[in-house]
Amino acid sequence: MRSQVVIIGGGPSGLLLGHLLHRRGIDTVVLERRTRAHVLSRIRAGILEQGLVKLMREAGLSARLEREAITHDGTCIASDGEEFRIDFKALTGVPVVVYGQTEVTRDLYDAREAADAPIHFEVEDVEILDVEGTRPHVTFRQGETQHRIDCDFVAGCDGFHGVSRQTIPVARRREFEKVYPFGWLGVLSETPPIHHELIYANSPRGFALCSMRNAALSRYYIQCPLSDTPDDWPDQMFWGELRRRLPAEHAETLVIGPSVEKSIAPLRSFVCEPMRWGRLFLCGDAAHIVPPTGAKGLNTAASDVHYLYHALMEHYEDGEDAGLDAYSERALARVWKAERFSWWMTNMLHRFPEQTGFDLRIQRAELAFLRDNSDAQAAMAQNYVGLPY
Ligand code: RFL
Ligand code: PHB
Repeated sequence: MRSQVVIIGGGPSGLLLGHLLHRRGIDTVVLERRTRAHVLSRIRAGILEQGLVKLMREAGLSARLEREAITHDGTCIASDGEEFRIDFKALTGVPVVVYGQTEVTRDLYDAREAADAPIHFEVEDVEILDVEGTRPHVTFRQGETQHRIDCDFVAGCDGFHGVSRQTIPVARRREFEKVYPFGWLGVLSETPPIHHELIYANSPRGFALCSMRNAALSRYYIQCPLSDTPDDWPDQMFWGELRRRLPAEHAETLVIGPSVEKSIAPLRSFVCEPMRWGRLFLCGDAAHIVPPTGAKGLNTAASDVHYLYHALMEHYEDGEDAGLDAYSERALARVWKAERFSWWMTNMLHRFPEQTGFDLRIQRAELAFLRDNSDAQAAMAQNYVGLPY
């Protein structure tokens, strides 16, 4: 087999890159370790920046998104029983939209299928070979059969646990990591959202987030110990704890119902440098992870896709490699800003096990400054709606 670009990973990064390239006549093969149903069962991001909306439009895939996405002009921040609002629209002129990662991924799978573009599910033992040499290729196994695909480039879009990053020799990559001492317990429930905008809450009992997917589907999160499992949190206990972390006027209006999904995610900040090794280019979670507090993971994956898509297009259409050469530096410059913002949001809103009285007063001052200072609000809003690319 031969393909111009082999894409490892059929998550949102891999599928979006694949579809954008397909539309420019650049052929791709996508290799995915799991089944389509499994990928679509993972409940992840909910907030899209305009940059990702624009990319979906560029890919010709924004019709359902434009019909179903909910526009959010601001968000609420609650602390110590009080709350204030950050008005994205007034501060930046730009809103964010609520449209689940599951829906983005479904639109991308449907498009790939309609285009009849190759995608192999349940692949195993993927190896990326000779990306530094003259005959880059990828080998993998599907069932009993061993395959080889020769290619020009490999896009490593296989998430944090993938093989792509590991292909870069240890001596040639630097990894920067911060692991937070708590996780997020997430619950999806077929109930109307508590509020028309998101509520991020810092409470003495820990962080809570009220989000949504649509008018009849809510997504809630609470900070929990890393040692907890979803079985430790029967629905009634979850709703009780969520209520206790929200300002009273919201807690009273919370509509509860059975959870349709419940999972715990650890929180981590992580960056791998560089994001390029020879003809291998890393994209999305394969190269970097943010704690979900700033809603930046999927959106940062999208900016990587944008840079790599344009660089590959310039290579194939203009014979120009400046974009490929600048890819890692360009992508990392934006990634680090998203890392900083997510780290800042996480620190401001969570309770840490070792937090001293001093730390708590600093956190309270940070929140009060944000509540009272329009420049601080503008900086927060610019980061939340997404820095330009
Ligand atoms: P993914 O989605 O992990 O996809 C990688 C794919 O690669 C496959 N794979 C392999 N395939 C072949 N061979 C191998 N060896 C392979 N190893 C792995 C995997 O099966 C998978 O299908 O990475 P991608 O495409 O880079 O997308 C990144 C996003 O998924 C991620 O950043 C976001 O979900 C993060 N995130 C959020 N991001 C936002 O922008 N806004 C949000 O509101 C937001 N909320 C969240 C989040 C992530 C969360 N969790 C669970 C970590 C909320 C949560 C709770
Ligand atoms: C979500 O809806 O899943 C969501 C929203 C905002 C975040 C994280 C997750 O910061």
